[in-house]
Amino acid sequence: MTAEIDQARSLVAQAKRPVFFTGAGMSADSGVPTFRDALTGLWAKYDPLQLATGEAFARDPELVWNFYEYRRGIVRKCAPNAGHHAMAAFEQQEGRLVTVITQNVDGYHQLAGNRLALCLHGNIMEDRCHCGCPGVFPATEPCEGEPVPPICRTCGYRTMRPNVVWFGEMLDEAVLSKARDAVHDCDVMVVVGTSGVVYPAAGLADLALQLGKRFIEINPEPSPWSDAADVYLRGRSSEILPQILPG
Ligand code: BV8
Ligand code: ZN
Repeated sequence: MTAEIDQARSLVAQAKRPVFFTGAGMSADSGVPTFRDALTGLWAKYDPLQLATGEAFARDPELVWNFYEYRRGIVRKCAPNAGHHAMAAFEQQEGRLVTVITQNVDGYHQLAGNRLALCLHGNIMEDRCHCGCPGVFPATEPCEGEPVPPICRTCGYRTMRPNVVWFGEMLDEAVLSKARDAVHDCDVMVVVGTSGVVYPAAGLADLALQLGKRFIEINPEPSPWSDAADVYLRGRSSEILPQILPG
């Protein structure tokens, strides 16, 4: 794969306005399971696609809250990996405008130091009220014996939920519009660790190809974009990103 690494390095080095579009595979090497990974332990019998919905929360708020507490525990225990740090270091170099668009809700790009990460699907380490009461708050620390979900201090109902976009919910139009503008403006798109299943997020990579942008993909498994990519690097993002981003 040396030739592909060299080709990707050269494309990235010349880029003035690169966009990175990342998915759950970006954090796989941190120990955070991807959506495609089967859930383990007591959650093994659940499908995240069924739990990450407003309907599931309405039907069983305690179950859905505990599902996110389980995932928050993993996010707290794990940390950004070499791929996140390589991207943050790359952004801090002079002479280019780097935009990170992520589908991930773990906040690892920000933790690693990326100043502007467009988080299409929100942040699992924040809470908000499901009724739409104003305010986003740091995730409530679990208290033994406290009933869940926690009470919203504005409306008084037990309607606090993670500040993420569930299936069937609209994305924040301002964030999505900024992401689309960044794709229109970019010269290279680097797609990292996403199966390309979830829309409208995946439409951003489709848009980059439609616009004829130079296109690099990093994924151990092929995705719907791999054949069309200028460079498809078949491997793990924590190993490949440090090789293609100038340190
Ligand atoms: C919307 C936050 C408009 C929550 C997420 C019916 C009704 C309504 C909408 C729909 C519908 N049918 C379809 C839709 C659209 C739906 C959708 O796309 N569904 C899919 C499943 C078909 N989208 C929506 O609902 C969106 N909203 O459309 O609103 C609307 C509204 C009402 C009515 C109609 C329309 C909202 C989507 C946002 C959902 N929320 N996250 C939470 O996290 O709990 S999405 C969630 O799943 C993740 O955030 C992520 O985005 C996605 C998983 O995708 P990936 O990131 O790609 O991860 P995945 O596990 O799939 O793949 C991992 C990849 O990594 C693999 O390729 C693997 O090979 C690779 N990998 C593994 N290891 C590594 C690696 N790569 C590199 N290195 C490694 N080491
Ligand atoms: Zn409320």
